[in-house]
Amino acid sequence: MPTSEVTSKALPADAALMQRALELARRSVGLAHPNPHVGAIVARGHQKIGEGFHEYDKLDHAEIVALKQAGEKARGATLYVTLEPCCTTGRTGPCTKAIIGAGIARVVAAMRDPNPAVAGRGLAELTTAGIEVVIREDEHAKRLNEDFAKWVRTGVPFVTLKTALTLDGQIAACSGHSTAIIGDAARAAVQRMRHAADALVTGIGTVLADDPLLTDRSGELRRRPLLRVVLDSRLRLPPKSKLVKTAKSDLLVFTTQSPDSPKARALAKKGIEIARTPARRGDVCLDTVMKELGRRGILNAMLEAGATLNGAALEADLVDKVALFYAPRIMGTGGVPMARIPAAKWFAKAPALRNIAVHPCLPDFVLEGYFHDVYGNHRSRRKN
Ligand code: AOF
Ligand code: ZN
Repeated sequence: MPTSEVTSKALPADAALMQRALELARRSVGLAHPNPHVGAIVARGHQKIGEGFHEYDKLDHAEIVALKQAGEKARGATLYVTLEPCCTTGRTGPCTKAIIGAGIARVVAAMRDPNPAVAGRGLAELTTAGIEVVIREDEHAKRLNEDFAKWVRTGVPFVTLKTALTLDGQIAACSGHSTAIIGDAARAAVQRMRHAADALVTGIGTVLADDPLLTDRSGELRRRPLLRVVLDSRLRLPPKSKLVKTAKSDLLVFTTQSPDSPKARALAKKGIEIARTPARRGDVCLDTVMKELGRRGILNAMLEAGATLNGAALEADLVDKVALFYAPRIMGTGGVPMARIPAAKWFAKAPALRNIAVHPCLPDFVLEGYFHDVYGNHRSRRKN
């Protein structure tokens, strides 16, 4: 995606150095949660004199790592940072003070901080101190922190619906049986998505049909365990399922049943956490699930479910983004659709995806698109 400049004060070194800062920011995927991914560089012209990224909470922010490396040489230099510097005291002190104290002359930032506690105040503080501030809006930087933006502004996770399907939109040949649809490259891409997620959410139907593990097998380092979440209104989760057998305080089951029920107690004994939600048409309440995940600091939840839960999540307008991995094959009639929603009721008002991108994942391809703009003043279709 192209980088758009909203200022005339660009210098020749800006593009390449911001690109490098973004590469640094990406190193914290799987680590920084619940903080954003941020990279920073201190430079004079094209010459880098300090660089770094924010690893995770309580450690130095990216700007501080880069400033410490630059030392006295930071005086009069430019700071490139992928997110507006903070002006607040949270788990660490305000970066704006450190930047002003170090004598930085110019700050180039790739995006404003969506955190309402900062939201432009960091940049304003720098300008007031006489520092030249340039906003170089970068779509890649915004995408890297779209989950943080949603969570910090709303308290609920950014939800990506991921599924693998045939060209005619089917996820399995018949219900109750999983079908291998996508190839190795697409599977590896799914693992990278799992690595960037904080929770994977599935429904009991998928557990009964596929017996999935729902783990991060990217091979990359992650700081916190990936939370595995099952929506199971009647607690049908089999004790012999792979999920139950591998549970290590990382399995959370939402149900409408009482935590005192024999099934709930049997699962709890195996170290599985059971959370009750009100019943919505007999199913778990998806709004309650999302609020609870947000409360637990889940920024990024990936829905890896079947037709029923996909349909319910779309209908409830909970999906921010989709990642549809298409195999270039046609299944034919009688398969399982990606979302079970009565078309006659739904299609006329079904929202269109925006900002669509299609990438090859040979022999397959992935289509990504958004239902919500987590940075804009997008209004949900729901009235709440
Ligand atoms: C980061 N890393 O490099 C920048 C952040 O609790 P604190 O002190 O770590 O502050 C977290 C907030 O700081 C975060 O919500 C974001 O708004 C801002 N900027 N955060 O974790 C960084 N620059
Ligand atoms: Zn900071």
